[in-house]
Order: sequence, then C-alpha cells, then structure tokens
Amino acid sequence: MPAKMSDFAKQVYACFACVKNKEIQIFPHARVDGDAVGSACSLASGLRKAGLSARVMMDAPIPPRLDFMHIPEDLYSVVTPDNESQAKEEQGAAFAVDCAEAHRMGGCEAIFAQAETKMVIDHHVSVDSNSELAYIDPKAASASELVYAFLRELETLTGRTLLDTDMANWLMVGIQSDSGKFSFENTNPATFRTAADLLELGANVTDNAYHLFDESSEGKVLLQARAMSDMKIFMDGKIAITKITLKMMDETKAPDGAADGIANILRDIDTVLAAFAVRESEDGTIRVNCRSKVGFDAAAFAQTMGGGGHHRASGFTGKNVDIDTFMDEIVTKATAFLEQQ
Ligand SMILES: [Mn+2]
Repeated sequence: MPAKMSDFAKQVYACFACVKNKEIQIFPHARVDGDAVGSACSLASGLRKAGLSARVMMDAPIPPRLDFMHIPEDLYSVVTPDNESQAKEEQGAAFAVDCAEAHRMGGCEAIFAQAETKMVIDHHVSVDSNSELAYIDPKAASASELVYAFLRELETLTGRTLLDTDMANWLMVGIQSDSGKFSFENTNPATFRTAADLLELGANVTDNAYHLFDESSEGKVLLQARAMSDMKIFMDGKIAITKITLKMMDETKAPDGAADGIANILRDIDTVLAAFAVRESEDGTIRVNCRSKVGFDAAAFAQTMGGGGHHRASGFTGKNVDIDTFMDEIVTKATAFLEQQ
C-alpha cells in the first residue's frame, strides 16, 4: 500500500489511461450502508466529472432508508443474471470501496473478481487484498473520508473542480454513519477536518443525522420492544444477546432495516461488553450484528466465526443452523473469548 494518498492517487490516475473508453466500475460491499453508498457514489460522480466513464455496481437497489440521500438513478446499476455479461464487457477497471475483497460484494463477486485492473479504497481491519493499487487505512473512521482525500488529489491531478454539494453530502452521510455521529472510538482529528470541509461545501449534517439515527416507525419501535423483552444476559451481565425472527418482523410489520439498531441498544447496558442481535433472514441464513466495548474485540471475535468488521462493530453469518442453536454457540464462544482476554 502506498504510504501517502497523493502517491496512491497518482498511481490510480496513471492507470485510468489504460481504461480508454471502457468503464470504471465501482463496487461497495453488499448490504450497503451509508458509508458504502456515500463513498461509492461520490467516487463515481467525481470520476465522471474528471471525464471518465464510471458507474456504481451493486447486487440490490439502494435500500429505502437511504432514499434521503437522493442518489441519481443513472449513477448506479443493479447487477442481475440478465445484465451481468454486458456489464462485464463494458468493464475497463474495477474499484472496490468500503471493502477490499470480492466475497464481500454478494452478487457482484464474480464481476469484480474477473477485472484485470483492480483498485481499492478501504478502512476495514484485516482485509486480505492482493490488489497492488490499494489504499487501506484501518484508522480512518470511514471509507468516505478516504474517498474525499482521493478526490482532492484527483482535483490537483486533473486541474478540475470535482467535488460539489451533493457529493459532499453523500460523503458526510458516510462519515456520520461510520463514526456514529462522531462518537465511536474510530473518530479522529482527520474525521472532523474532513467533516469541516464537507460542511463548507454544503453538506447537511442535521438532516442526515435525523434520517440515519433518529427516524423511526411504528413497526420498528414494536420490533425493538419485542427484541428487548426477549433479551438474555450471560457472564454477570457482560454478554447480552437477543433474536429477531422472521415471524417477529412479520407480526410487527417492521420495515427493512428495522433491526439495525438493536445490537447497539444492548451494548449500551452498563455492564455489557459484548452484545449480539441475531436475526433470521429471508434466504435462510442467520445474520449476527455484534457491538462491543473495550475488553471485547468484535472484529477478532467475528473472524473466529467466519465474519469480520471493526473492533467495536462487526458481523458474521450462520448457515444451515437453527437460530436458537446458533445463539447457544455464540454465547459459548463469546464466554470463552472473554475469559481469554
Ligand atoms: Mn465503512
């Protein structure tokens, strides 16, 4: 990895020349969040302003909870079996953002994997990128901060103004999402410096915060109430776990994403070091959100379960397993993991 963003940007810029009139396809991770969408769409928009052909590729539409970002429809495509071969033909290079590995891209795994030229901007811990053109900074609170720095370098290299108010707001959404309103441990001086620049460019931090963190719905509040009342506590209060079943989702008419904050609510219990929200998903897998405090490395634990993420927020998946059995396994392993710390 280049030591400096300016060196990385120069290398990537030189590489753009090889793309000729083909397209730079930008890949965020699957099950996108504010940072994945914010960083990927800003990068696509910035590359277009630099005179390049660029498009964000995802395996599903942008979820309704991010509608407030008002991402233009022509900026991204949903890859399906029907359009995959055409997208492969149009591909000049692939650019991963907010992830580094094809297997994080869900249905876009194959189309990213086939790219001859791969570039990466990411901030996840312990990624295994074999791309030579990778800028990975696990200390950055968000991929959006890194994309911002990259676009500033690209402005210098192209002599063009690339950032605009929309892009600034998308990047701000990414920063607010991944830094937890500037409150997670990953928040650092660069996070605030970038945010200050984005505010000057017209980002709307207040509207973003409402939509990202506070906006709720009747179904979501009902689902949270059900999940809270089913909570189980272990290890003298250090571990909290609860489940969200498809039946609960159905009965409460909870919208997509309604389960998202539940692990955080458990984590905030004063005695808790590790919190798990375990949910059934339509495809038959069990998805787990892990949130933690100092004393429990959520990234390291998720890795032992075949997942990944950040030190305080991570995730992993269970396959071919019943939800209660999987919860027992998580509690057993988390207990052993805590005892080793
Ligand atoms: Mn991120």
